This record gives sequence, C-alpha cells and structure tokens, in this order.
Amino acid sequence: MPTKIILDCDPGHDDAVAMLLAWGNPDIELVGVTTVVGNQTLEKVTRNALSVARVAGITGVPFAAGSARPLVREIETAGEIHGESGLDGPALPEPTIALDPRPAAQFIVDTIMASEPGEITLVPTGGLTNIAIAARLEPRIIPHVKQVVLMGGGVQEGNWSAVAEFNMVIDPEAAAIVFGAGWPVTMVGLDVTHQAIATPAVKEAIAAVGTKPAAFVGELMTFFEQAYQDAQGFPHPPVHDPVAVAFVIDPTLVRVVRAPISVETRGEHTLGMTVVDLRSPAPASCVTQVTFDLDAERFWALVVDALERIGEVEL
Ligand code: PIR
Ligand code: CA
Repeated sequence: MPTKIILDCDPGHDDAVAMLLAWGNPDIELVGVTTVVGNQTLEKVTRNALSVARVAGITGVPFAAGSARPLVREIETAGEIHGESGLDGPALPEPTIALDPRPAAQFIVDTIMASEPGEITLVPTGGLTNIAIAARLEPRIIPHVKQVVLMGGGVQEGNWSAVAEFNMVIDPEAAAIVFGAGWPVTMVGLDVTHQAIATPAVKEAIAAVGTKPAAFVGELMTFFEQAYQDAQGFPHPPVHDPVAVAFVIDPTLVRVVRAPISVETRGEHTLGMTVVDLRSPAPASCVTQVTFDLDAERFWALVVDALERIGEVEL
C-alpha cells in the first residue's frame, strides 16, 4: 500500500523536484498539492505548481492555494535563489488544470478528516503557514494524521542566517506551532539536504532518462546551480525538498534521532533557529525527531527512478 501524502510547497526549483518524485514513485500516493507564500509570492508559486503539474503529466490530483502571507511577519521571498518567477530557467507552460476552490488549510482539514486515522502524511516543503492554520482550524487533524515530514531547519547549519533556515525564518510562529502541536514531526533539515547535491554525475544520470520531464529537471538544476554559486558559494546546488519525500519512501536513507525541537521566535540573532535538544535520553513524551547522514546515492537513484516511471510527457 503506497503512503498517502499531501505536499505543501512553494515551487521553487527543489519543490518542483519533490513534486516529480512524489508523482513518479510507486510507494507514494499524492492526494493533494497545496501552495504557500515562500520562495516567491503565493500567486507565482501557485502558477509554478500548476505548470510543473503539466510538465510532469500530473492528473487527478487536487491543487489548492494557501496563505499569501506569513502568520505574523512581513513577506520575505528568495528571489536571488529561485529568480523572479520563483522557478526561473526552463520555459513554464501555461497551466491546464484548475485550482480547487478551497483555501489550502481547508483542503488539508477536509482531506485528513475524510481519511482513515493514521493514513495521511503531511509533507511541507515551504514555510509552515498553511499547516499551522490547518491545525488551528481543526485540531482534530493532529491525532488523525500519520506524521509530518518537513523540510526545514537544521541542527548544525543555517542558510538564511548563521543559524536559521529559510522555511523557518519566513514564518517562525507557524513553525513553532507545527513542531509543538503534538503530532509526530520529522525534521529533514539542512544537515541532510546539504548532502543532496546535484553533482555533474547526477545531472548526467537525469539527462540520460531522455524525456521532457527529465530535461525540465536538468534546466531547473542549471539555473539553481548558478544561483547557488552566486548567492551561497556552493559549486553545485543542494536539492532540499525531495529529501523529505524520499524519507517517506525510505526512512533508512538517513539516521534518525528522537529529540525535542523548539523554534526561536524572539531571538535577536537567532530568529527561526531550530533548537534541537540532543541530550540523551530524549523524554518519553518526545514525538519529534531530526535526521542526519543522507545516503545521497540511493536518494538520487529514487529521483532518477521516478523520472523513468513518469516517462515521456507531451505538452
Ligand atoms: C532554498 C530555499 C530558500 C533559500 C535558499 N537559499 C535555498 C527554499 C527551498 O525551496 C527549500 O524548501 C528551503 N527553502 C531550503 O532552505
Ligand atoms: Ca521549498
């Protein structure tokens, strides 16, 4: 039985790859895609999500747009990494599917409450605004979901400040709500996603798939690489978000450590930092865990396999 997931994202080059992995992997059933302000404005990332759906040939999956701004803070986007559109590089086809009329949080609540207990995994790969709103809108979703597997934070690394990661910084209050809600949360943070590097060998393996969706991923990686060289001093880009999807497919890709996680919402220099208490043993009540040590080879094999299964898609 494949695992049902809702992907809550802000595409975003790596979010797009996360969508493709979720769609192409046989152990995942994509039951919805929701969008949230983050890498770019809500309008832009939503259009991008629908464009990617067309490129990948995603059909029969509802898409719902969520929050256009963080809970408390002003909007902060990542244009220097993802470009003006939020998905610069490849040509983005005009979307062909229509949005679900519901706001993302309502869609998430309805979908979870209509599912069996423990059936749905939430996979947020952007700021946590929609997920926090959904948990407030209908707290009964909290014991009803299987788990939350999110890309964000980091134990040893930051990318938006010395100590904080972008998805946490843009809406730290929402992140604090999600980590503290009481559902099981796995943090797929920079400690592992900075090991998911699109090396030249990875790009070659993707190009060798030889399809339009694979070529699209190649063009995404080319833009992302230049941005990462210019803005973050990386020779090749880390492709964060599909690692969260990959964890749902195969948790043995990483080493998992149960630990309490708090998000800094008031720090002068530490806003959005994930404070991970690695003192041992973790309290019996602890339902959060962090990940380390990605098996990058097996991770990329999953991405290539998903592209092969998606096959050719005509626009
Ligand atoms: C990636 C992101 C934001 C900023 C940078 N420098 C790189 C986006 C990605 O989409 C990912 O979800 C997360 N935020 C990584 O910080
Ligand atoms: Ca993202």
